[in-house]
Amino acid sequence: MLLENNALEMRAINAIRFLSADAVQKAKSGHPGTPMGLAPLSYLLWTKYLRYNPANPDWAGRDRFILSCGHASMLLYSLLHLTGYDLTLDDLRQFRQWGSRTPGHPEAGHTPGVEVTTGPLGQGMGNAVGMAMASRVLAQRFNRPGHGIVSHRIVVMCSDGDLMEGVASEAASLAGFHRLGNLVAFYDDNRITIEGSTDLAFREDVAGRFRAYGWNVLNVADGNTDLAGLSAAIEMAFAERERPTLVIVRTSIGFGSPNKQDTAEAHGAPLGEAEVALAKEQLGWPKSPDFLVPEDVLAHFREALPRGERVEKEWRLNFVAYAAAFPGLALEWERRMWGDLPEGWADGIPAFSPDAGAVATRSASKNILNAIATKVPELAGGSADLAPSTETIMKDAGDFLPDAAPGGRNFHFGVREHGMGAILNGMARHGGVIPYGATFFIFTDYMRPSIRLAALMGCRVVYVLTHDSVGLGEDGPTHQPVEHLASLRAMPNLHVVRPADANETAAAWRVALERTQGPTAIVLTRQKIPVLPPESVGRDGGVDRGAYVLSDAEGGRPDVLLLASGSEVHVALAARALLSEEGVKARVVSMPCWERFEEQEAAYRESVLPPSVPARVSVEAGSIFGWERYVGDRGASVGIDRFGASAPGERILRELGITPEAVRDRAKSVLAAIRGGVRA
Ligand SMILES: Cc1ncc(C[n+]2csc(CCOP(=O)(O)OP(=O)(O)O)c2C)c(N)n1
Ligand SMILES: [Mg+2]
Repeated sequence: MLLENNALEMRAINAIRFLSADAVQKAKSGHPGTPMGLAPLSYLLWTKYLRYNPANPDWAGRDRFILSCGHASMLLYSLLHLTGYDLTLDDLRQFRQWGSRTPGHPEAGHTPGVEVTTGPLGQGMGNAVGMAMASRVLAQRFNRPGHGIVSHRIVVMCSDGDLMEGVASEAASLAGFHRLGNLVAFYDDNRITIEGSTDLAFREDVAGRFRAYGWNVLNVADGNTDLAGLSAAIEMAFAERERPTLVIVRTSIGFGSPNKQDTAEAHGAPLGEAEVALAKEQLGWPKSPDFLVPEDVLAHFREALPRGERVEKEWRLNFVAYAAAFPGLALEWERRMWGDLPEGWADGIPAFSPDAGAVATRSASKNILNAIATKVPELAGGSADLAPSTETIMKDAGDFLPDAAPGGRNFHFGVREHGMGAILNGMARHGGVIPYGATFFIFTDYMRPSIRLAALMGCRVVYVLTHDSVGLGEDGPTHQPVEHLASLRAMPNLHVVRPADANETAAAWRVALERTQGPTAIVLTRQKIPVLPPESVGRDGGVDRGAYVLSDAEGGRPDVLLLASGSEVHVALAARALLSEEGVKARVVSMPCWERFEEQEAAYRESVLPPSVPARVSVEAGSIFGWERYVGDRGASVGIDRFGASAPGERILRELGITPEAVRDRAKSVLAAIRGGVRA
């Protein structure tokens, strides 16, 4: 199967293959085979079809390219280097090394030109669907006849593993439903995964499945050598605007490697120096030097630079004409693309009066969301079929549906939490929209992998998570979160905000939207809880700072600190009153967001939790795991370290000991122990 090595195209393709194989070899780690199989398709896409500007990776009109099979990262790094992004050959030589710009899997925000962080299979497919949805929302808002400023495509490459994962199926199903014609997926049908042939576990009719989802499906029988066939398929896929397209490309993993091609051995380990040499020989590539990029090949790839400059300039000229015709929209576009919120965006957020009676924080959230939605047109989101319960409909914002009037911003994700999570990340990384997604707190279990990637990528995503404790009541332990607060608090760069009332909920939304560098989970009650006076939930030193003194000890230094979040802040307040009857002075600290509190300077933290007061009791209707950080060695935690039960919420809370009396008693025993010199 010796290929003509004098054809520039074949040599360019081989340059991708061997840059990738050499980098993996040098790192003694990585995945050489997939880049070798995907090199021809990638070459065509990146030299002839994709619209991008290597000199300006952030140009808003670019096509988005996602490598969902992120293990093949060297493919992307090779392409970025070859086409002229700010990624040098030395960067490629540092593949997978400490501090390098070419880590093991593509990381957004770390390497120029990488759109999303991929690696957990299936997520990239979901991200691509999210980007295609964001792009459509923007097209509906901004495009005007003769001014198609939003016309880019979302192109994703995926592997067998991507298509085995449920998250990709969820997202693909929704993409088909929405007829996302701006989305093209290339499936690397190499029939190899880590354990061997896909015959071990995956024999389904992928084409039939995607057709059933409503996709346009194309096939390329020989993705290794048939450049004409690949080009024809790409052109057909790009011509389709009514449906998403899946192009199934039959390739050989490790193409060119005489002993490892079409085997799992080419997947996740260096080929070995001898085998790399044999592959080079087979494909007519010089054995040395390694990392070879012949000048004419580089020049050929680098045509991407003037081409990119040209397409971006064309787009900018269009945009100038657009701005002249629609100045207001043009300003909004620029603002949204920068990620700035509109002037006065938070002005309409209501303050809640204690006199109006108890309010579930999920219901307060509905009013707050609706106030924000009228001022923040980039807010777009919805629920995984729980909008009536999570109270997350934006009343006047319309539905995002294939047959509805354009411009709708309420999404209906269907019962697809994981797909929703991945889609939200794609929307956030696309830019121009601020996405939110809602479900019951318990079902974060179904979307945690995507939440983690949102945190890792620093995505501005808001999660609205209701039914936050056993207090939800009769649905029972399958629906009652216990360990979820602890578990999400353990995740770096995720802000978990559990407001204590309607006014803290307003502040929670405010800080969530203002946060540009990562996701925020707003954790809300199903049950009604009292409203705190707005002035005691002040913005400065309030939710913004993560924790604050809500109700201080009367007359001087507190004997004991009562720490709580969410609905249990009211339990702590009641316990404070009980303690006061017995002459014990208690301070109640509301702690809606540990992460924000940890970001405060020591002086503030110590003013809230004075080191001189070791008597501390936390109360939260969830696992006590983690509270020892704040209650210390001599304090105690009132919480729930078992699964819940089915009964009215108040009864469960009482049965499980989340009561003012229990907190009072723990506080007294903590104090007694400290005074007596023993542990509580
Ligand atoms: C969610 C998830 N599970 C497991 C893995 C580990 N893993 C990496 S690649 C891979 C499968 C490789 O097969 P395929 O997706 O067909 O990729 P190819 O080897 O063909 O490039 C697995 C299981 C992963 N990256 N993500
Ligand atoms: Mg495979």
